Amino acid sequence: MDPRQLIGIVLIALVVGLFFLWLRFQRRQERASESGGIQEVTILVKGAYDPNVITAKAGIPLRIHFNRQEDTDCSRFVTFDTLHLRKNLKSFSTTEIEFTPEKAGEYPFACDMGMYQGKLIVK
Ligand SMILES: [Cu+2]
Repeated sequence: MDPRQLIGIVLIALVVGLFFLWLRFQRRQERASESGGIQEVTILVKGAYDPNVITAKAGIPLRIHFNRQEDTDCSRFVTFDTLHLRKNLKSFSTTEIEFTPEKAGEYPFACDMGMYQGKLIVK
């Protein structure tokens, strides 16, 4: 094979690989939808939190549905450190966390090892 051809193939593979890596770590933001005095949002837990940035309003109850579609040790627990909230997420099912964010601010959440990271932004 022509070495230039090989270099071309390697470069294309590298670009495609980097693109998927970039997709994987993209921050995806979603606003909790409000209806009947409650805000709700669903987060898919599979390799990461998706979306990993959620926004909600202060003073209105917020229900986060964690839809965990995997069985790795990593994502078994989700912890909102600054809110003193910690919850066991069952595999292949949805676990709800409900609380009322009282103050505007940013509240990070993560798995036990910190590999999965997300952020709740309260406005
Ligand atoms: Cu983890």
